[in-house]
Amino acid sequence: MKRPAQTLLALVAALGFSAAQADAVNFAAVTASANVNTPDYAHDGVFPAEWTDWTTTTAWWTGFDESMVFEFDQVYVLTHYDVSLDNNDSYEIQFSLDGTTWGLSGAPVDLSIGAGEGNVGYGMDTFSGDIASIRAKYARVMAVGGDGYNSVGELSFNAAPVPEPETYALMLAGLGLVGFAARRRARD
Ligand SMILES: [Ca+2]
Ligand SMILES: [Ca+2]
Repeated sequence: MKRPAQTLLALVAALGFSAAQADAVNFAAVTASANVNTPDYAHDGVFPAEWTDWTTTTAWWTGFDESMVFEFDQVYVLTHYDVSLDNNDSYEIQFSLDGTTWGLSGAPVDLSIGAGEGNVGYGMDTFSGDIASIRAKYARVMAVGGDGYNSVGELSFNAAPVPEPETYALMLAGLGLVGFAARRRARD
């Protein structure tokens, strides 16, 4: 009994691993405050080339009263971000589970991306970084400093793999069979 049970467990583990590979965060809805121009460019799947003009294929606005909210299709454990921003401003990305309470890492601000951090002298720049496993269903982007001419060219996240429910069922079934085999061996 030993060998077939181990083989089955290995198979179940392999299935679980393959089912857990999808780690891109999907957006269910993206909303922008009233004075954000062409907000769809912030989630069309295209990162503008670096040095692209700040109003070309971007969501853009002036001043510091606007925000964009990205709602995910489920709760994710976020591990990485990529964002295209106008190079000479400072932005914050905050996270929420309910779309009401913002700032999930213990501070009001979850990510700060500062003007001049990148290597671009004009226009759009892409910033990337790891996130310390924040569970969230919403992300909010705001400009908090700079020249008041702000833009988001794209925002995307990666998340820790989450096994599908069917994978849990398969794993439990596999463990049950292994346990059954162990009991059979103990009886023999
Ligand atoms: Ca885009
Ligand atoms: Ca600017």
